[in-house]
Amino acid sequence: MKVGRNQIVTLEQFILDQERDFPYATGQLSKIIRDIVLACRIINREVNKAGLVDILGLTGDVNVQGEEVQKLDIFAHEQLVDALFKGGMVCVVGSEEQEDFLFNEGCEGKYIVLMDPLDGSSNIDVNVSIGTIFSIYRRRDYDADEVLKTDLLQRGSEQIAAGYVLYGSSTMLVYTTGNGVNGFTLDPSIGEFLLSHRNIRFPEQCHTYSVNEGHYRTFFEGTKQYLRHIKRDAKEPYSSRYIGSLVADFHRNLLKGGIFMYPGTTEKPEGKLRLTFEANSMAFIAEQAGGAASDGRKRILDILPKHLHQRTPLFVGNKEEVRKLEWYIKKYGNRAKYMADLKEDKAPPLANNSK
Ligand code: P6P
Repeated sequence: MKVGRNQIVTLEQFILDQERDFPYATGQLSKIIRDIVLACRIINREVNKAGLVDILGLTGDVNVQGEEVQKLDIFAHEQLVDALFKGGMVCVVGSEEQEDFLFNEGCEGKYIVLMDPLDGSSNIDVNVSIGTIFSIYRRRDYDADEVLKTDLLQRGSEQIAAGYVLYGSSTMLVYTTGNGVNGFTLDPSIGEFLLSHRNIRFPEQCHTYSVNEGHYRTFFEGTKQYLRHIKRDAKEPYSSRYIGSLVADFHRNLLKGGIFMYPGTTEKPEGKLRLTFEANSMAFIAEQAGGAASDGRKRILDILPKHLHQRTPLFVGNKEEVRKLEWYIKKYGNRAKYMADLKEDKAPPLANNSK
C-alpha cells in the first residue's frame, strides 16, 4: 500500500519505530541495515555517473562465476565490506565477488552478511536498472570461540533480514526483518530514503511472467509445459516482461504481480542464479509479501547450502503461480527426473555431458 503524501517517514524514523515495537531488539540489526544503506548511497552516486567517468568497462578480470567483472562490481563490493566491517557487528561477509568468506579480524560481532554487491552488472553499459542484494544471518553458535561452518552456510529460513537496493529510475531500498516488507525511495534533494511503499504484498492476480525464452530449447519438459499452458490456456493473456536484471524483474513483479523464472536446463541443471546471494533474499522477501519461491520441487528457504557459490533454479512470485509451475514440473519432470532417467539411459545425454 503506498504511503499517504502527508506521511513523511524517513528510514531512520522507521527503524526507530520498529525497534520500539520489538523491545528485544538490541539495535545491532538496525545498525547493520544503516551501514548497508550508507554504502549503497555511495554506490548509487557512482552508478548514476557510470557513463561519465572511466569506471565503466571491464577490468579484464573474471569473478568466481567466470563472468567478466565490471569495475563498478568491485567498487560496490569494497564499499559494502568496508562499511560492514567498520560497523563492528558483522564478523563475516560472503560476496558474489569473492570466492571465499571474508572474516572481520578481531570482530566479536554475531552477524553474517551474504551479498551480491551489484547484480545485473552486465547491464551497466546499457543503462538498465541494477541492484544490490543482501541477506543477514545471526551466528548459530555465538558462544563458540570461532565462527563455525554451521554459522556460514545456513538455510535461507534462518535469515533475520533480507533486502535489495534497486538503482533504477529512482533508487529504492526494499527489505524485511520478518515482519512484512517495506519500500523506501531515495529523495536526492534531501539525501534521505523515505517510506514510500508500506507493507508491500503481491497483488492477488498474476498476469506477468519473466523468463529468458532464449534458453527455451534447453528447458526441462515441466517448464515448457507450464509456459505452453500460460500462453495457450490462460483465460486472460499474460504479459511477458524480462529485463535481465533480477532485482528489476523481481521488483516489478512484487508490485504488479508476476512470476520470475530462471529454470534449470539440460545444459545447466542448477540454473544460473546463486542460492546464497540472490535466491534466498528474494525468497524471504517474497514469502513475507504473501508470495512463494521454489526451485521447482521444494521451497528455496529450506535448501541447506553445500557451498557459498551454489546455484539453484529459481521460480518466485505469486504463490498460486509458483504452485502451478511446481505442478507442471511434478507432472512432466524436471532436473531430478531428467537426471534419474539419464542414469537409466532413458534420457538423451546432457548437451555437454555435465553431471
Ligand atoms: P540471462 C544478471 O547477470 C543476472 O545474474 C540476474 O540479475 C538476471 O536475472 C540473470 O542474470 C539474467 O541472465 O541468462 O537471462 O542473461
